[in-house]
Amino acid sequence: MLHIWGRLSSINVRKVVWCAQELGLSFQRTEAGGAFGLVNTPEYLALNPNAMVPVIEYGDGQQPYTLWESNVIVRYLCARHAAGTLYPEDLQDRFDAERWMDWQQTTLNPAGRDAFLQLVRTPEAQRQPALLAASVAATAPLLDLLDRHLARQAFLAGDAFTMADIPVACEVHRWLALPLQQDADRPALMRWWQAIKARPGALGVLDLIPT
Ligand SMILES: N[C@@H](CCC(=O)N[C@@H](CS)C(=O)NCC(=O)O)C(=O)O
Repeated sequence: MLHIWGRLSSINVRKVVWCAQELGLSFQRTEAGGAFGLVNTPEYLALNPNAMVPVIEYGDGQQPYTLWESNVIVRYLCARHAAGTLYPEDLQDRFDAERWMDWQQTTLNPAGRDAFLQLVRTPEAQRQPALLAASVAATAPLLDLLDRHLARQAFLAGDAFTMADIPVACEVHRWLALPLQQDADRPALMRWWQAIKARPGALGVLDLIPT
């Protein structure tokens, strides 16, 4: 049995839920983090000393396997259940996918985070326009880069959907939902996004309005 801890308003939880659905795994999810709290209880801290979501517990018996860090969870689930497809077997193909996952965590997410926090999580009167502007300015060239990349191939790591598409699409999902003028012409990115969004595994995740 797979148990996922975390609230769906977290982008990092959404990655894991979508991944589990994509793999056809049955799972239970317990709300945790944000308004749901729980993450600072001793029981939760024993699962994740960072007091963050998501966490998975996987397996039966007294000592299920526990894992935190969203992209690592996605890698693990794909390696276990989709070796050769979502988790590429060929080493170079696999690390091509790995690269995009790290890029989401280390580059795309830090660039776009302030725009999300300002526009969605900060009351209008307290917003800092400079933070918003800097975040938009940092994200636009990254989306352009994605558009150029996706003009050459159907998915991030080649012709087929892999684990790499999950974290990056969760980020694009959050970005496209922002009340910003999204007027840049990025046809390849949008073609990829529409294909990703239509995947049955993404239902209940990529159709959510990020809050
Ligand atoms: N690098 C971690 C980051 C996890 C993270 O930042 N989680 C946030 C939600 S997106 C969190 O737990 N915040 C505290 C809370 O929700 O109470 C991962 O990818 O899993």
